[in-house]
Amino acid sequence: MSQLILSRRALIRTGVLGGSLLLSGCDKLYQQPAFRSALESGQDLHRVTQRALADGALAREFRVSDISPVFRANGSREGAGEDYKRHLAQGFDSWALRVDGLVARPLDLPLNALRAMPQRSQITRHDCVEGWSAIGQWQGPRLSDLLQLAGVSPAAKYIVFHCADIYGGAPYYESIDMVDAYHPQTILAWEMNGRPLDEAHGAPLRLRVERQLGYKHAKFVMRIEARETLEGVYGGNGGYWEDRSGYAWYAGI
Ligand SMILES: Nc1nc2c(c(=O)[nH]1)N[C@H]1C(S)=C(S)[C@@H](COP(=O)(O)O)O[C@H]1N2
Ligand SMILES: [Mo]
Repeated sequence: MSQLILSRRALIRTGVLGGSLLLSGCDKLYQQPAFRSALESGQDLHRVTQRALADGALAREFRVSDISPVFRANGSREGAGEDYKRHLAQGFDSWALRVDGLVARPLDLPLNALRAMPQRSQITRHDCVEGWSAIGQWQGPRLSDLLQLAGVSPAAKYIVFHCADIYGGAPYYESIDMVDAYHPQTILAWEMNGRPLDEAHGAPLRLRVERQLGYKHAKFVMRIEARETLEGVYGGNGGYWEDRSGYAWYAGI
């Protein structure tokens, strides 16, 4: 499977398949709302083409015996602010995830509600742009289920994740488009390797967006916001590192 994807990517790079996909009008893909919204959001052709081909492709999943004995914590290892510290001390008993923006029903979802939703568990490899990887097991509800619950608007083109930590003096945040938001392996994990997330790995909730690099996997997620544009959100480039270091907004692996 991954070989197939690699060879497809190689083809895209040469422009062969990228061109024919669009010229031949790939009807099935085009009918998919996620693909259409990706196109309509005016993103560059290369990314959209790559996304269309990868759409539906799953990141590789591993076995329990593959789980790394040590999974390094990177970036922020703690949440910031009195509210966060209080919730941490209380085991996030009265904490709730905020879901708002372009939704019909803004929600405040306590951890219990997130745990009571249908769960997905996956053992995947995390790849950090700094050059390390680790395999871990993640569990939580699908982002798509949360968005459905909130009644996300068809006008929404991005999902923004607001985090509780401050890194280098600024709040961390990230964003993804609807293709990744609806992907079956995109979950909000409250459990890691069979235990509730610890603080260093982003308690109480973090994003897993398995087909992208580590920095997209927002930890300490407090609020999920559906938006039509990333303009006006912090630096406007869709993520903490995207604003600072020019990291790619779409960090496909
Ligand atoms: N809120 C927040 N999320 C974050 C970061 C961060 O500093 N703050 N670092 C990112 C980076 S670069 C990586 S590699 C992973 C690290 O996740 P881990 O600490 O569980 O290894 O989290 C990502 N998500
Ligand atoms: Mo990273």
